[in-house]
Amino acid sequence: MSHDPNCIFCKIVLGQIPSRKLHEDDELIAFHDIHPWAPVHFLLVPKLHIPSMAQVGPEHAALLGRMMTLAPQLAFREGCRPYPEGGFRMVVNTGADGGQEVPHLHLHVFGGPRPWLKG
Ligand code: DGP
Repeated sequence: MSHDPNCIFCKIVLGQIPSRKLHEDDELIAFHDIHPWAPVHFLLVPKLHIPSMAQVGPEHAALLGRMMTLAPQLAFREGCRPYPEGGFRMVVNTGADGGQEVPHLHLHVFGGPRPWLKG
């Protein structure tokens, strides 16, 4: 598994920086965002260092599929209310124009009772 020694999320994956973890398996880790802007706000992160969605290829299809199918399970476990009156938002910021600050692919999951949702 390839890691970037200068990457903050690789350091979390390797246990070199503490995090409030809510899931871990051989490919993925999920932890609470350090600056939450919703009642539920966690990040689902591949352990493999992929800088962003701009670098994904067909070889990552299964990994991305796992992220997309695990996220709803974790969202409901973390307290997101049931669909359709509840639900959640999933966001992947990509590059500077996409508002990405940490260059290690991650899926934001936001939820909880509104009015946290602005846009
Ligand atoms: P983005 O803009 O999509 O790259 O979002 C990066 C998010 O990562 C941002 O919401 C704050 C969060 N974050 C940055 N550093 C840390 C950290 O050391 N620990 C945790 N738990 N979250 C972090």
